Amino acid sequence: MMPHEDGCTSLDLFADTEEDRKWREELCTGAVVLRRFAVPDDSALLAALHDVTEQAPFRHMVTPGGFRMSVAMTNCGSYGWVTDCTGYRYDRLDPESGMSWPIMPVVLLKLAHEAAAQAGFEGFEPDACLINRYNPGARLTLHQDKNERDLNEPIVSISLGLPAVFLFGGLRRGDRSLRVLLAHGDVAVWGGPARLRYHGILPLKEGYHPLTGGHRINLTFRKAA
Ligand code: MD3
Ligand code: FE
Repeated sequence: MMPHEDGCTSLDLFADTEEDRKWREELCTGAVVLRRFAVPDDSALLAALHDVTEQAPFRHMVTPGGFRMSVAMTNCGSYGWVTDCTGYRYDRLDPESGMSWPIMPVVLLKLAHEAAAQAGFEGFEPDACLINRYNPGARLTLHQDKNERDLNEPIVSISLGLPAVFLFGGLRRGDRSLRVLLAHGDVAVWGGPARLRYHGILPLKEGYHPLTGGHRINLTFRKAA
């Protein structure tokens, strides 16, 4: 029961719903999932995302091997992750527009900073945020993230919209991987010994989420330079 301003007491129908329960899961040393950590800010995050994608629309990049990625991507911050037939890199400019990437919205930066601190990485100041959009069927094959200059810096990820099965492998491509469901509002921090583990996303299942409709969006905050 919630005491009300007028002195009356009323049932709070929205207390303790599945959506606002938060908990923490440690997958291994260095990898922590903060379940539902971003839920209270989800509308603000999506509004900020909308601002970014108006300036730098989602696009399907091409891998160095010549394949069009099923995941659509864009970036914000001082650096953006890009791939084309020449390779992967971080670039200050959006190759589509020739302009700088949109500024990282404060609401995104603040959430990434707080999540990193919760996982023991105080003072995380990302300069790049890669934004991935998955439509049904889109996937990310097992890979390592190692284009960043300082691999002692963690990566923070925020999942929004439809849930996805995340594959968390080992330090070698052939190592067995753990399957972890990443759902709306889940924030994960990947650092220390987890930083170079192989990981990927299984093909997204069809569905509907009230905030993102038919897709999943993932944001990864990095210190690129
Ligand atoms: C574990 N994105 O953009 S987020 C990527 O859901 C990427 O879109 C996935 O992998 C996605 O590179 C996974 C979770 C994640 C991100 C980075 C990691 C897990 C990680 C770096 C090292 C280890
Ligand atoms: Fe990755």
